[in-house]
This record gives sequence, C-alpha cells and structure tokens, in this order.
Amino acid sequence: MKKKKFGTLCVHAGEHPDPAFGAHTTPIYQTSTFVFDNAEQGASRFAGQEEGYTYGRLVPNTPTHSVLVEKMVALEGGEAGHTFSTGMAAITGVALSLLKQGDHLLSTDVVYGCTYGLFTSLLTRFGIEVSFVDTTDLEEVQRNLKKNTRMVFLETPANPTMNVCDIAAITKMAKDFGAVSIVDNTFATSMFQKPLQLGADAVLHSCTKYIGGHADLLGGVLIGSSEFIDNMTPVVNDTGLTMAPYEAWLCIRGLKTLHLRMAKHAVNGMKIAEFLEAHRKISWVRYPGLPSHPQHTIAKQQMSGFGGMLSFGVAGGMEAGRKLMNRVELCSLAVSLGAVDTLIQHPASMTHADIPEEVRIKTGITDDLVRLSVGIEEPEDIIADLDQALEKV
Ligand code: LCS
Repeated sequence: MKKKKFGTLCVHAGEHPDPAFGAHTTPIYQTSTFVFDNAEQGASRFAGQEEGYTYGRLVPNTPTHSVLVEKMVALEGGEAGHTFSTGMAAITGVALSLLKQGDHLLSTDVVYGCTYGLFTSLLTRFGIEVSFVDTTDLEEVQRNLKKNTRMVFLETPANPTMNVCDIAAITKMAKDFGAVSIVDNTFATSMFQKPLQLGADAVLHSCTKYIGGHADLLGGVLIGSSEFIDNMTPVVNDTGLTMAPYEAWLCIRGLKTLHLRMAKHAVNGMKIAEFLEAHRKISWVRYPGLPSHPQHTIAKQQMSGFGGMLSFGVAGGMEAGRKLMNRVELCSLAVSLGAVDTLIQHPASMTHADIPEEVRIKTGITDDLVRLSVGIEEPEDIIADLDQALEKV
C-alpha cells in the first residue's frame, strides 16, 4: 500500500485491535510484571532469544509502550525507539549511553535550562568535557569539534530564543568527526521537522509538550535506527528512566490529534507573531516564520511549518514584561509549553533561572525576554487578551 500521510499515521500507526479481547482502543497495561508460560520461556525472554514482555522497567516495557514507540517511529521515520519518564530522562539516557570519561559533548548554547544544568553540573562531574556553541554559526561549530567529540546535541528551534540551526550541515560535520548527532525536536515536533532525514542519528522529544498536548502528563521519547536503540537498551533498563503505562496511553491519545493541533498552533503562532511585531509596545519578536527571524531562510528549508512557540521583548524591559504577564487573563502564567491553551512565562526568572546571568545575556536569554506558547484557542481571543494586557503596561 502507498505510504500513508502524516495525519493518517498520527491516527493509525502502531494501532492494532488488542489480541486478548479485540479492544479497539489500545488498553493501558497497568502491570509491573508479566507471567511466563514456563521457566524456559522466562529464560529465553531474558536472554533476548524470544521477543516479549518481562518486567515493566525492562524494554519493551508493556504492550502500551510498544504502540507508542511504533507510532513515534512512523512519525519520525526511524526504526526503533525508547520511552522515558520525562524529556530530561530521555536526554539523560542518551548522554549516559554515549559518553564516557574523557569524551567531549558539543551542545547548542541555547537549550532548555535543565538540559544546560544536566550537561554542566552532572556530566562534567564524570569527566565529560562540555562545550556550548552558537550552532547558528557553522564556522563556530567546525572550530569546536574535537578529536574526542562523541556527541553533538542540537536543540532547534531553541528554547527560549527560537534560534534555528542547520541540522543537515551540522550532522554532516559531526559525522566527518566520528561524532553522533542528537536533535531535540520538542519545539518543531515530527509534524514540522524530520531530523533523521536531515542526518541526525537520533531524535528526541519531551512528550510533556506537543505529543501529550494537553498539559496533563510527563514523558520523553527517543527514536533512531534499530542499532542505535539496541545499543542504548542496557542503560535504559539499568537506570530505570521508565515511562509509566498510563502516561504512554495518554501520549498515544495525544498523538492521534497531533496533526490537527500543530496546524492550528502554527496558524495561531504566525498571527500572534505578526500582531506583536506590529505593536508599538513590543521591541522585538522571534518566530521562525517571520522574515525578520535571523535564520528564517534555514527555517524555511528544514521546517514544513513554524509551530506555536515564540519569544518577544516588551518596550520597557523586564518590568514591562512582568506587568504584561500579571495582566493577561486568557493566557496562563505558567512554564511548560505545547498545551492546547496559551502559556506565558519569563525564562530569565523561571525556566532558565539556573543558567548564570552572564551566560544567559551572552546567548540572548535577556531579562526582557517573554516566552509565549501559543495555544489552539481562536487567535482573535489570544490577540485581544495580549492587547488589553499591553494597554495596561
Ligand atoms: N527539551 C526541551 C526543548 C524542553 O523545552 C524541555 C522542557 C525538555 C526537553 C525537558 O522535558 P521534561 O523533562 O520537562 O519533559 N521544557 C520546559 C519549559 O520550557 N518549561 O517547563 C519545562
């Protein structure tokens, strides 16, 4: 049969009537362990000679997890995957499975605050060398690749500055150095960006965001080739970074409408970005779909849509931004992102507060930066809310 389109895969990929009773919807296998037919079967499952489930922490966890992995593999165009308790667990899992003492990790300089924290505070304690590099500058990337560079970590668009880096160019440079490239695709989602097709070895998501879509779960997922995923399995099993069955089920349910939600997030994102850019009280806007975005050309090449995340500065700086956040009524003043409703927050004092001030300022996470996760409400209502709040600033 002809390869199915993205929206059809969101609905159907990985879904099969349940073999036990024919349930149409994937059941939640809320179990920690599985019964073997006999001792020989148990032994051959643990030896990896027979496929099947053994224990909830051990891959493939439960049949609910398998459906989620199959769906995400189809959406990202990979071969296999692992699920995790959070997005940070996915990043921890891949870092621990790839890196050892003496290795070098090259990371995008602008990343989610806890990713920065994990790379600087934890990995360096184990003798791993970490460089944060402006990955929008290819020469800078080339200059910072070293003989011992084992992993290149890209976040694009980056949280919260919305910097976009050239995935195809950087993954090729990394490959030439014998390094493995990992892309955090949380902001763009599989709908708008396909890192594996652009040369990445693995792609990961915080499922907490657009995959779940409703701000009611925590989760992570990582997709790659079968070989890459198999090599990670011992670390995933032994660290217990496991996703819970109910969370896997919520992710499956969320993914069935990913294409509809992302289409609306993107339409709204563009409208709100244009509204803000034209507003007299706004000093700057960063949205990859705006021609004024410094990497708009690359964004157009590697993304098929620009999503629902944007950042901006209010004229009057941090104090004005704070007033805006305190006066919105429809938008929620909350961290996280990718929910059906619009969320507004202040990275310098919230999501990225742990990054040293001089690093924040140097990388553009300035005190006046306000981040908006544009939801799927009607755009006129989001605009009206921002407009009334800006009037009071
Ligand atoms: N990657 C990106 C790009 C993120 O934005 C986040 C969380 C993570 C990974 C980690 O995912 P988690 O462990 O939370 O599932 N970003 C957040 C944010 O901007 N506000 O709150 C969480």
